[in-house]
Amino acid sequence: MNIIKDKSKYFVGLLAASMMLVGCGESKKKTIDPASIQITGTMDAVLTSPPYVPESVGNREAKKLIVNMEILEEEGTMTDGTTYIYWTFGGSVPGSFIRTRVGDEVEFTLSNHPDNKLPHNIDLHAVTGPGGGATSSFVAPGHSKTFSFKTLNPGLYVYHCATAPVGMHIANGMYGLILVEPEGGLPKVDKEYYIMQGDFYTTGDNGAPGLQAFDMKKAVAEDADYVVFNGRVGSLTGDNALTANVGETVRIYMGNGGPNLVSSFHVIGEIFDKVNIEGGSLINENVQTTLVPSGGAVIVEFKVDVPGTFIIVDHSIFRAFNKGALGMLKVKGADDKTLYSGVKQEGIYNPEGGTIQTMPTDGKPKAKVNTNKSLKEKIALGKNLYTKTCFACHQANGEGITGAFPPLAKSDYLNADVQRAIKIVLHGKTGKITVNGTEYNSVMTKQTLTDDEIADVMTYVYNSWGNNKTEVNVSDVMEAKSSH
Ligand code: HEC
Ligand SMILES: [Cu+2]
Repeated sequence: MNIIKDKSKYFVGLLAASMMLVGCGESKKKTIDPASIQITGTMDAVLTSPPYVPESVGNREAKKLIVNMEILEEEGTMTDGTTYIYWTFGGSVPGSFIRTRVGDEVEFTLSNHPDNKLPHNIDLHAVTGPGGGATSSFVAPGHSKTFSFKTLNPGLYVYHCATAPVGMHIANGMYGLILVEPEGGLPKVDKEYYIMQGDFYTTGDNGAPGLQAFDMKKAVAEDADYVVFNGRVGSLTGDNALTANVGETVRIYMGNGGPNLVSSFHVIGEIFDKVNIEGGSLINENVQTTLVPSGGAVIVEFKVDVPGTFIIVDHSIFRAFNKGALGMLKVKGADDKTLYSGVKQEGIYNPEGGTIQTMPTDGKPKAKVNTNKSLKEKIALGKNLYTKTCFACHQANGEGITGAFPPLAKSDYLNADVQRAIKIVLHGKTGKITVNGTEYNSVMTKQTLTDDEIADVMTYVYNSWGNNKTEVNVSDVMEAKSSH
C-alpha cells in the first residue's frame, strides 16, 4: 500500500510549509535578535537538585556559562520498602536545574561515570541544533563530551537522554529542566521551587517490596505503576514539603519528563495568579489547573494569602492518591478569616496516604562467599545479581529489547556454548551475533563481577525462562578466563 501516491505533490507541500516556518522565524528575529547578543566573561553555572533552583540571573550580562553534568546510574528509593535503579543527570530525578539567560553561550560537558553500564547523551529542548545536542553528546561510561550552544529563546525547557531505547532512558529518570531567563531576568518573587513529574513502570505492582526492574511491556502499554513528583513517592510530603509564609509569592518551575503521561497540574486550595503557558512567553491569569505535556514545562506563580497545607497534585486524581503524584506546600502565618473562615478538618485530603501500604522488607545482610552452595542457593543469589546487573538491558524475564539487547530467554546462542557465554560476561561483547534468528550488532559492556558471582548469575540464567538448565561452577569461569 502506498499512502503518498504522488510524491512530487508531497514535496511541494513540505516546501510550502517550511517556507512559512522560515518566514515566521525571520520576523521574530528582527525584534529580538538574541544571536547577536555579545558575551562578556565566563562563569561556572551553579546546578541544584530538586526542589531547589539556582539564584536568579537578575540583570547580569550574557556570559560564557560553563555547565558540568555527571550521569550516575544508582539504586534509589521509589517508596518505603521499594527501590529502583535510577539513571540520573547529576544524581537526582529530575536532574540538576540549569539556569541561564538569553544570549548566554553555554559550554556543556557531559560526563558518564565509569561505574555506569550504558552510554547516554542529552537532548536539551533549549538548544537550536541537531538533536538538541544529542548527536554531539553521546558518551560511553568513563568518558566525557563537551559541546556548546547559544540560548536564543527565553523560556523553561525540558532536557532528557535520547539514547536508544529512548523511552527506557527517560522512564529510568533521565530528564530535567533548563531555564532561559529573558533580558533583565524574570520578576522577583519570594520563593522558587523545582518540581518534575514522571511515570514509572515496574515488574511488581505499586507497593511491591524490594528492588523493582523496569517493565518494558507496561511502559509500551502506558500502564504506570507509579506517577510521582521528583522521582519518588513522598518527595514533597511531610518533612520534605515545600514551605512559604503568608503574603509571599511562590513560583514553581514545573516540568513533565513523562515518558508517557501528560499532567493536570493543580494545587488544591490555590489559584495560579500567573501561568507561563507551556513554559513560553504567553501569560495566562487566574488558572485552576494547567496541562503540562510530556516533554513540556510550565511556570506558575501564586501569592499565598492564608496559612495551611496545600496539596500539590496531578488532578488525574487516582494518580495522586494511588500512584504517588502528591506533594505539599506548607504555609505558615496568621489566619485571615475574611479570606477563609477556617472550618478546617485535619488531613481531609490525604486519608489514603500517598501510596498503597507495603510489607516491610527483611533487610538481611548479604551471604558471605560460600563454595558449597546448593543449586537452589546459587539460583537465588544469581537472580539477585541479575536484577542488579543484567536486567537493565536483557530485561526482567530475559526477553531483551528488539533491535538493542538480545534475549537470554530460550536463547539458542546462550544454550549452544557455555564457555562462549561466560566469556561474554567476562569480557563484554561487540560485533554481529545472531540470537534466535535475529541479528544484533551492539555493545555489551564488560561486567565487573567475581568468578563466584558469574557462576551464580549464569546458573540462574541457564535455569530460567526455558533455557537448558546448565549449572555453572567457579571452575568453569576459571577455565573461560584461562583460554582465549
Ligand atoms: C549494557 C547493557 C548490557 C548489560 C548490562 C548486559 N548485557 Fe549481555 N548483551 C548486551 C548486548 C548489547 C549483547 C549483544 C552484543 C553484540 O551485539 O555483540 C549482549 C549479549 C549477551 C549474551 C549473548 C547473546 C544471547 O542473547 O545469548 C549473553 C549470554 C549475555 N549478554 C549475558 C549477560 C549477562 C549474564 C549479564 C549480566 C551479568 C549481561 N549480559 C549484562 C547488553 C548487555
Ligand atoms: Cu541515557
